[in-house]
Amino acid sequence: MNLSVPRRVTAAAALAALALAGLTGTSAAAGQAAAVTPPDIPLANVKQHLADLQSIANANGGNRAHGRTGYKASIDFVKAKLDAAGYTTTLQTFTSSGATGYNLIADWPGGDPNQVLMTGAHLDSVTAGPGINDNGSGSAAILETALAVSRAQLQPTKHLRFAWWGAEELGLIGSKYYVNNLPTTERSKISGYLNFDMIGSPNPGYFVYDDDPTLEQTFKDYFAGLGIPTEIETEGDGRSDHAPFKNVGIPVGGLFSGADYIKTAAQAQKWGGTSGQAFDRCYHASCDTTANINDTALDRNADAIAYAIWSLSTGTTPPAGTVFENTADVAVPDNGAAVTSSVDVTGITGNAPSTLKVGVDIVHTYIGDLVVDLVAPDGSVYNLSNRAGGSTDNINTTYTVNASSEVANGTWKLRVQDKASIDTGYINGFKLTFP
Ligand code: DTR
Ligand code: ZN
Ligand code: ZN
Ligand code: CA
Repeated sequence: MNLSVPRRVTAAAALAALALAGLTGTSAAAGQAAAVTPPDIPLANVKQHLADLQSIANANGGNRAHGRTGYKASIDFVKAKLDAAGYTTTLQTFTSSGATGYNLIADWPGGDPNQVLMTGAHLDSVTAGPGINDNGSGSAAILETALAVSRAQLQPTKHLRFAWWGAEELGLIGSKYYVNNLPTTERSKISGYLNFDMIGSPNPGYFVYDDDPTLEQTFKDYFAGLGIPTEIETEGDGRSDHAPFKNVGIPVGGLFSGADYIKTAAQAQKWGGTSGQAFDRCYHASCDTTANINDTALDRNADAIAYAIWSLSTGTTPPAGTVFENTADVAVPDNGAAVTSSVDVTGITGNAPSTLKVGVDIVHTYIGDLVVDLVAPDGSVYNLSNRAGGSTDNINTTYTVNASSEVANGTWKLRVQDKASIDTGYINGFKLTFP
């Protein structure tokens, strides 16, 4: 399916986001804060965090549950990355079911301390398994977004705070402990809490929490820009870590890709996947491993998190970015002819940018066989990978190409040729993002 749609933020949503960021439309106009473009969150990085969490579970009895060694190892893993990235981290301890629990709170230095935008995900799994979708997916996505904030050295209007909760599976214990022990004066500084619990479900839906209207609209606008319909998340009230924040009057929002509920035929029609099957058949089961993730859903939701944090915290809305995507699978013949996936770029004035983001998603069992090129509308070739990577599986990354000598509009192709026998694969997706 060739999705070539512009990503636009509606005026109403832009004003609403400005209002939440403490700026009215007029003052924003007067202020004219520099527009800040949210980054594309590299799926490969998020998946690496999931692989690391899987390794932690494997080394600790197969799970990352509250009170078990796998949970503390997970917290230490996340904390180390944030400390290295310049965050001010705090480990909050509590006791539940006779075991010590841990919340990790990470503050990005700067921003208005009286306007805190908070983002959270529970890091614990059930005892039955490693909890990669539930909730490694949310934990890894917000971790990578926090690292993207650091890479960008973002200086948002609002203060950014991230949290990884303990003992959610026992009844939202960690997040309840945090909110209950937060002085009222501190609670009133939190302008919004964004929650991400299961955002990479293998048979995914695209659900947006229907709590705070501004937060809800921000996420809806993001997916509308991709041409992806969303549904409101109705059965989640009280079922994840946004509940304690909502109960004390803090605006909440978030995303969800589905758990044990069954995908309907109508939902399969709009989202793909399998009707009559659960969104996540491995919910709370031992098979909730790194194989239990839909890459496209995880990628889109991670990018939506970055979009929301940038939009809601910088007092501006990102300039209209444009994504052109083709997610149709294209088989790559083993040691055979080159094949292509194409997108038709329209509506972009002038030449392409020097920082054209080229998202490449190739499933293959030996990427050293592959020559991968970006072919511009005029036939110019930009090599992205040339027989590199040896026996590594899959290419799932975003390249930055200086395409400033190319006219933007026209048909761009991702060209892939497998030039060695035995291993083979297919193009899973091709995406161009114009800033
Ligand atoms: N309770 C969460 C999973 C879950 C189930 N329904 C929703 C709705 C919204 C967010 C999360 C959930 C868990 O098992 O961790
Ligand atoms: Zn769960
Ligand atoms: Zn969960
Ligand atoms: Ca091959």
